[in-house]
Formats: sequence, C-alpha cells, structure tokens
Amino acid sequence: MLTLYKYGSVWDVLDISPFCSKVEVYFRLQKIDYTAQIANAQKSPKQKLPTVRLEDRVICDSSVILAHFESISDHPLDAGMSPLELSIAQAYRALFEEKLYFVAAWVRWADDKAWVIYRPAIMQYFGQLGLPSFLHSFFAKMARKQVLKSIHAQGIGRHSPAEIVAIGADILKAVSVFLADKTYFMGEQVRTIDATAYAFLSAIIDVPMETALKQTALSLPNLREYCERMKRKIEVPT
Ligand SMILES: N[C@@H](CCC(=O)N[C@@H](CS)C(=O)NCC(=O)O)C(=O)O
Repeated sequence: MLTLYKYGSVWDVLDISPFCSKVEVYFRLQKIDYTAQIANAQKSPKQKLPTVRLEDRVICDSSVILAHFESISDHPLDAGMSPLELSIAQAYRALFEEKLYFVAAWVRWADDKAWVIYRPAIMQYFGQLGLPSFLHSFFAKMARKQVLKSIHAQGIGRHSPAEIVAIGADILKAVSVFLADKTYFMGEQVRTIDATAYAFLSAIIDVPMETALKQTALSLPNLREYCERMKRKIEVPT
C-alpha cells in the first residue's frame, strides 16, 4: 500500500506544489498504484511535502522518493543512461528545483495580481486540511509571509521584480534550447528528469496567473508542445 501525502490539485496542475506533481508524474509514468492524501506539511518528518508511506516506511523528498522507486523497479526510467547524460539531467534537475522553483514561487506569492488568483487555491488547501473556515484567510496571510521570507533567504527575493522575471526568462530560454525538437528531455525515451521538467513547466504554463513568466514560457513553442506531450503521456485530463 502506497500513500502520497501532498497539497492538492488545482486548475490544470496535478498539485499546487511542483515537487508533489513530480512524484505523481513519476508514479503515472511507471504505472505505480498509489493513494493520494492531502496532508499538513508541518506534520511531516521534514516539514515539507511530498512524503510517501510505503507499507511501514516513510520517505521524504521528491528526489529521494524517485530514487527509491527507481532502485526497486524492474524497468527504471533512467536505465541505460550514460554518465554524461546522468550528469546533464542532474544539472537540469537542480536548475528547475533549486532556481526556477524560487522564481515561479515569487511570481505566485509576491506579485499582488497573481496573489489575488493564487490565494483562493491556498485557502482551499486549508479547507481540505479541515481547518475552520474563519481561519483560512489568516493562515493564507501567514503562509504568504513565510514563503516570501524563505524566497528572500534563498536570494531570489532580493532582486527587483524586473530582474526576477529576467532570471526566469533566461532559464526558460536555456531549457527551450536544450529541449530543442526532442520528444522528451533527454531524447526519445522518457526519463526521471521529465517528471521534474514537466512538473515545473506545468506549474508556470497550466495556471491562470497571466504573468510575464508564463508569457515567456508560452512564447517558446517547444516548451508548450512538450507539456502537451507529457500531459498525454500521463493522461492528465485537459
Ligand atoms: N527538496 C524537497 C522540496 C519540497 C518542498 O520545498 N516543498 C514545499 C512546497 S513546494 C513545502 O512543503 N514547504 C513547506 C514549508 O516550507 O513549510 C523535495 O524535493 O521534495
């Protein structure tokens, strides 16, 4: 019995957290049966989601989760990759998860116009956790303060809005150049990096916040087409 603890799906994304989406994408690609459960990050062992429970074992962190399932799979997605391919995939994973993530998070949580649209999704999460409705607005405000503090601590939040948008655009353009006209991120075969790439691109493209970051992503046709292809591959209803 496998349970994935996550935040919850909203709009066209599998989860409001791209890290939770990444794990779901991997499970779908590998046709692994799981039950999804909305959970409180603060109650998870590392105070972050996703985590999974597999029988009596709890595994935290999306990359550790994928590594575990790769290690026990008869058909690991990354089987047969060369050391060079693995190192490129690792570098792109860091670019998506350690850099683009903070740009996209800033766009959602800091920009007032985006926040008006994002806030109800956050309030919905607090509702799904079973917290009393009169507290949702307060918790959303606290969460916003906390996330902006962590984006500032990471460093991205110290730049001006124009600089942050430019950093995000540069990353998206680099990703677009590397993806080129390949079917999947590393070529013709879907790999674990595709779970990351799709989750983090979809978190920008498949959300209703009409930000400059989304406009840049949409202006790069191969990124849009890649997301559509991945969506079909994992059968996310559109
Ligand atoms: N390295 C972790 C990152 C997970 C992560 O940052 N999750 C965020 C949501 S996107 C979280 O749960 N944050 C809760 C908090 O910081 O309080 C992974 O790959 O799973």
